[in-house]
Amino acid sequence: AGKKPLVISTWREGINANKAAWEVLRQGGRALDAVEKGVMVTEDSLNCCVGLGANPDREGIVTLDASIMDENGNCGAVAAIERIKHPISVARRVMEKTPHVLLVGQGAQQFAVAEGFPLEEQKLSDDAKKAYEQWLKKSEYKPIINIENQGKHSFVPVPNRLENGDFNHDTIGMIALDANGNLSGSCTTSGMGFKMRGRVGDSPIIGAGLYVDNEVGAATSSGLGEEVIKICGTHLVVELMRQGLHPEDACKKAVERIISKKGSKIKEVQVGFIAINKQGEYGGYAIQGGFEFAVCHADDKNFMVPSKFIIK
Ligand code: SD4
Repeated sequence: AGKKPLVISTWREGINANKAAWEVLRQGGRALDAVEKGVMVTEDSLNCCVGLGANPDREGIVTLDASIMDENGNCGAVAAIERIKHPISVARRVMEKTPHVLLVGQGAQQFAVAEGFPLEEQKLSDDAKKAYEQWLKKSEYKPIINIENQGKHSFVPVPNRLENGDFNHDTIGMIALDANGNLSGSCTTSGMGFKMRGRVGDSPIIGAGLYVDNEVGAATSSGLGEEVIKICGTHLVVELMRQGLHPEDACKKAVERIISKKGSKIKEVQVGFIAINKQGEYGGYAIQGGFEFAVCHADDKNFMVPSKFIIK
């Protein structure tokens, strides 16, 4: 049976983010407020992989992408924004205060500043600086597969960095169903570490990294954004739920779509989708092992779920 209210989010950092979202949901608040408040926790945490503490692009500059979507089909996003701590809140302002959906780069920053968001220092966190210096030695651009728990499905908390100092994932996507039965979603990221300057992933692209249809359900993604964009991933997941698929099966089908397009090169790629439907059922699926998501539907029920995956 489905749960309501319900919030789910990608990766282990999702537990803390869910807590903040749950505070909104348990009081009967709006899913939109829940998914904004939730991922702001992750944007704030310097020890994580999202927000200004995250890994920079090849030129050593942190650029952030975020999107948000509400129960009325309104959406807003920012891409490649710099020196702004809470891109998710800027995305929400784009949605609520402009006639546009997506602002990028300098224009996004200018809008944020005009809206009163502080311009933070241009500076790498200590961890990111170390990781960047390490990366510069070889300057290889090779997106690493997101691995959490090394593919083992344990529930023991693990550090969210790899041994070489790389972050193992850089995104949080969150989707929620509130007490009134309304759906919303958010997604925020530093993108792939050491990406080309100007590179934008799936997270700020509506229908790729995030999609919400209040009649049906909501979905978000993590992993190699290019592959998600190519199949309009989260839009696909929502459309599959519209046809009656359970969220988990819808995520699985979308993953299979990527695999069938990618052929033998799939071994290098990780993508995970998570989804909820209007009935409060949820699920996730990934290409490879190691993906997991956090589910919260009661004060004492906020837990990790290891995602099923295709490639063993
Ligand atoms: C991107 N999907 O920019 C994001 C990266 C990610 O865990 O999810 N990392 O392609």
